[in-house]
Amino acid sequence: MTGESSTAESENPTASDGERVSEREAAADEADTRTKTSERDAEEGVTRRGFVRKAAGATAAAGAAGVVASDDAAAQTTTYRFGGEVAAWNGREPSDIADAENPTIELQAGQEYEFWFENIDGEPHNMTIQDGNGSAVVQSSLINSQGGTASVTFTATSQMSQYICTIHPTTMVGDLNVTGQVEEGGGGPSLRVLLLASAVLLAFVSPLLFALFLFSRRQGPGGGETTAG
Ligand SMILES: [Cu+2]
Repeated sequence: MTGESSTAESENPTASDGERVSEREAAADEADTRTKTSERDAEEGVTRRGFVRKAAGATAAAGAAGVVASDDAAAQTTTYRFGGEVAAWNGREPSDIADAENPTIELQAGQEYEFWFENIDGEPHNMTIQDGNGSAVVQSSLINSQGGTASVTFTATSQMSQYICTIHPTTMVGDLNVTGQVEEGGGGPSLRVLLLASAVLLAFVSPLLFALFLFSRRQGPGGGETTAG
């Protein structure tokens, strides 16, 4: 019964859980797809929403900068570690969550995170990232044995709202507070970013244009046609 490795790594969960491994892989694949999709959506958002034609070049540049920034952020993975027991998720690392029960975790959208846990009490637990509707976005394998570990790795999006053990959803649940650049398709927030970028750009460009206009008027006769006379 207890035969199998209790200290299995995330890659190698307890052997009894063949199904769950494939479940987990499916979840991982899904998460992967989701990530790629949202990246693509973000790019499409940038190219499609060049609604301010005058500032098209500028908005494109601003959008590109945003994408680059999020790529940078995704390059490093931040790991959170928990002890899992029926009573709660016990924070371990980093130090600011040490010994906290179901601590609220601050995440940056677009950044990659790993949520790792060790089974403390031998009851079955999993680590699930769920959205505001209670749907799983990413889910680890189920760890049944004390000392067993598993983790999920994901790129944070604003849709993520909680980390939870779906076996003990009333006690093992903590909030995710996702801030920063939003990557999920939609376009609502990215539209806001583009608007802001356009406004800033126009603020810079319009005085210049005005100055040019004044300047060309002053030069008058040499330059353009004379309108009056
Ligand atoms: Cu649990």
